[in-house]
Amino acid sequence: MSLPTISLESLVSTKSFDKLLTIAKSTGCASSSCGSSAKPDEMDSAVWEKIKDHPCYSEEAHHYFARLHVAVAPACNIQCNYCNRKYDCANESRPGVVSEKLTPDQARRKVIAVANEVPQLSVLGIAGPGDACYDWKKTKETFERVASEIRDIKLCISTNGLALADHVAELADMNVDHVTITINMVDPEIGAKIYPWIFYNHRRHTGIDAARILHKRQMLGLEMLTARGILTKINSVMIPSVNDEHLIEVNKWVKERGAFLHNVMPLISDPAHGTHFGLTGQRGPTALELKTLQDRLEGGAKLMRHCRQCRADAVGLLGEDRGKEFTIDQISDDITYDASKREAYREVVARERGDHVVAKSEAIATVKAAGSSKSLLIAVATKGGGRINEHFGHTAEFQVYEASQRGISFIGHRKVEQYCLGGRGADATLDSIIAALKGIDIVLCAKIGDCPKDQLAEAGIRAMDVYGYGYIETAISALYAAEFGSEPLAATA
Ligand code: CLF
Ligand code: SF4
Repeated sequence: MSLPTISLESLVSTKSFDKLLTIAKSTGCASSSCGSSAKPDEMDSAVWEKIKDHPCYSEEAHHYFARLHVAVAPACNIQCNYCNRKYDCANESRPGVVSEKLTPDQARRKVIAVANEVPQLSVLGIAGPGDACYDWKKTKETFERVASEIRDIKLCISTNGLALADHVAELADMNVDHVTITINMVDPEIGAKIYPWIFYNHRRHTGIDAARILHKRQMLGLEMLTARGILTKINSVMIPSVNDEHLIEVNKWVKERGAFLHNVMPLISDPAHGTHFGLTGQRGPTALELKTLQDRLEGGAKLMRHCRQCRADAVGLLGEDRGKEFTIDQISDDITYDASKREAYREVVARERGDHVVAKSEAIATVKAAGSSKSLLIAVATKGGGRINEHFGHTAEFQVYEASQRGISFIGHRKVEQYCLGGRGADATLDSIIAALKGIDIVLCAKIGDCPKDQLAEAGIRAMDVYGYGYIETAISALYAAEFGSEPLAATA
């Protein structure tokens, strides 16, 4: 008997959750069993439990789960040359940028409002807009208020590390399993080029003295977290000619001290942002420079490559920002939590993920079996769920995969202007999309018209929609096998 079909898309948009939940449960696929089938063989079960629903700590989970940042921590105890928190633009996506700062109670209401409407929500993060550990009282109060009402939400925090060691015991008491520390250097001479000052022990420190203190405190915080079994992710901002080569050393240091992930992010630098680096013309790395460094770091601390450099008030799947739907003026004072959407979604996702993992491992085996030394770069239009399910013209971000003898890997994303607005495509926009897709061999999407398809072909990029709505890796393996000699797989998931 075939199982009832429920798409993740219908679940996310539908109102009839009770019905969907009943159908999902009738498939006999409990989340505990299917969720565990997605666990990588080499991973410890306790670690998998912590990361399996976290969109940043698991690349696989980011296709299904969403985070919400609440901007409750505006104060900061250091100055980074790439930061200016006074600059605010609702369309800007980068760390430190927010449209609305919240009190802990406003944050509690916002989390409930999002949890009631965004079924993918699994993580509450505090990532500023200042430093969550320095502005500790508000961070702690927010976590406590939310955790008392939404018991299964994961708590996540991002910090520069200077005040971290003072709060590790409290983080452990609150069951915070995920802590990000931004570590851009382990050599204070390089640190002095990134941090003009820090505020520590009631006074301001500058230059190498400041960088030395920050470095020691970051290492201490990391070691304390590792000792308590709290998973740490290290964010490093790649700044060409300042710390790019040095990040290889950073990767070694954090690996030795137990970091779970290392996330190397490109410097975002623009004079309009008013940052020191922006105003002095310090450039960020190109996509190729970033990838080259990430490739050199393979084999060290495990890399995160799917970061979207979120705003401090981001809402939704990574790469998506639904913040405008949940401004505090739209949320009632006496809102109460309704778990039904999140529960229904999790039931369906558990089954879908099990299927996806099987399809993915078959696809990777096919690519490896081709035995070719060639590689393909593929840009995918997706709305989530691990499927090719977005139209070319509606895509604001392509996910990029590499197929090679090592298998199929997610290697990053390319942001683009949306081609199709108001039902029409714009030629100038298409030119910028083609520029953003430089180096890509193939574009996979759910639908594409002849005009953009032909212009992409002229630029040497093949675009196709024949694999629409199938699993991403299945389509890639079919293309790779067809291209490099083995038998192609069927084009369906
Ligand atoms: Fe937020 Fe950061 Fe937690 Fe994720 S973001 S506090 S770990 S829930 Fe994620 Fe955004 Fe990258 Fe951060 S994609 S910027 S890594
Ligand atoms: Fe800005 Fe964060 Fe640096 Fe503070 S630690 S200056 S908030 S980037």
